[in-house]
Amino acid sequence: MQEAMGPNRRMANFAHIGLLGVVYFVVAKLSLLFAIPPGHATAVWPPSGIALAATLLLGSRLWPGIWLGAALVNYTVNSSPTLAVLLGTGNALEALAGAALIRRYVGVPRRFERCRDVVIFVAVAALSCTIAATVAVLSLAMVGLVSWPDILPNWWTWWQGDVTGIILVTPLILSWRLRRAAPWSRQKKLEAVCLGGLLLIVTYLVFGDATEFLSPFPLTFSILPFLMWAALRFSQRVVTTASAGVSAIATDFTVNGIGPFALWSLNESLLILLAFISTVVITSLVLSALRIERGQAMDQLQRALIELRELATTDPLTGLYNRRYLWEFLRREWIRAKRRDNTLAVIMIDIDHFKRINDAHGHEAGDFVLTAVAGLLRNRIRSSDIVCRYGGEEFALVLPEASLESVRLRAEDIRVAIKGLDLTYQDVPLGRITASLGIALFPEHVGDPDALMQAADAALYEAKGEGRDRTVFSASRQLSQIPASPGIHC
Ligand code: GH3
Ligand code: MG
Ligand code: MG
Repeated sequence: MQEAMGPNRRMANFAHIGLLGVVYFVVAKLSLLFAIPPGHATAVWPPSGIALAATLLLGSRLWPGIWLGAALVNYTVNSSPTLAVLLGTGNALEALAGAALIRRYVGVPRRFERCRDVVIFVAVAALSCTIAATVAVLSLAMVGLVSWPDILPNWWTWWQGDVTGIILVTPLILSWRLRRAAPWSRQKKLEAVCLGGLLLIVTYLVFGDATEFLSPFPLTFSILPFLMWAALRFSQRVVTTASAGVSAIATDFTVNGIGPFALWSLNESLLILLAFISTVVITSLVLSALRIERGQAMDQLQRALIELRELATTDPLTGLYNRRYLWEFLRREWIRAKRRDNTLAVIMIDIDHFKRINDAHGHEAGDFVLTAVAGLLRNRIRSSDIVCRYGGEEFALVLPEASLESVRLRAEDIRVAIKGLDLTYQDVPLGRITASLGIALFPEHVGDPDALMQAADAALYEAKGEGRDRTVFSASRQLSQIPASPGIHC
């Protein structure tokens, strides 16, 4: 159901309609300067592009503005109210149909980000312009302004003028409605000035008076490298502006009988001009869309790589690092510790009788305990340490630059904290859990990462053998360095 419009919105709507009507009228009057005798159709009809862009940006409710502007301008040309009304209707219908098709098949494009958007846009332009051309030529024929045998060439001229107007002007307006991503650096501004200057010179050389000297060499292809430059180095705004500039200059010279396209009859010239403008605009837009697509693909790839790396190094249940990362980190830290003459400690932690939790309360409750212990460990490490889920209900901490005494204190703190966990899963108390811990230290106990892990593992199993819920240092340590403490076994 359509929402009722408030008085302010209604005023704004009228203002938009009025403004669109005025803009359409003024641009149409200027476009008629390019009219082909006897003045019924023009080489390029930019008002069609304005009408479509306005309908896309501001909504279909603006159609009276298009209708009004088109009817008025036609009235000033033909001074027949009926004909003016008919031609205005054709132009309004063309914009409404074009906007509806683009909304349906492309979305509301503020820019043409995909190559397929560009192709669909061109197809929609070609299709929707048949409406205005058909309405116009039939109306002109009915009032006798166009003789029936001349219908086809007139239809063609009208259609191609509207298509060119849309292909040229709609992307230009849509791209200028976009906010500029970032201000240009001085170098970028200089590059833009170079591009603009060179493109102007080349376009004048190709289409302007100089063609006499260059004849018989058709040099129109030399425009393309500059458009590629614009598309690959600048935003779509620059691309649409560059192609609109080139097309405007080409049209001006061709309609005035100058340049490489002015060699045939007017209709043939217009056909070549349409082909040229379409090639210029479509090539630039497609290249620009390719660049945007490539940028988006690179971003996606980057994100996927980060995710993949995270997946490859993270345990999915607890979010802790996994065993693979532990080894990577341990080897790296071991090299660093060796080089700087530092210590490196490993604490292995295994939950006691974990199987009983699974058996008594189910696997999910077991997972819940693992996650709770992981959270506890995560809160007890320094930024230089890492905690990993080594596998099953085993965790490992790697602590660079840790003294024997500090490792002992931290291991004990962990053991006591795990014992203090009072976990309830789905309103069922899980009972007290305990853990056994094994510690090994480089270089006190062993000399390399593999031996360090093995030593910590051996210490852990010693703790299990001695009755669990205790911390054991690797057997190869120097006994005199360990102060006695309850829960610590040497
Ligand atoms: P101990 O005191 O000797 O360590 O006994 P325990 O029962 O903890 O050790 P055991 O190795 O016999 O059992 C470990 C159990 O952990 C077996 C396995 O089913 C369970 N387990 C391993 N991975 C997971 C997991 O991801 N989730 C759950 N819920 N259980 C797991
Ligand atoms: Mg266990
Ligand atoms: Mg185990």
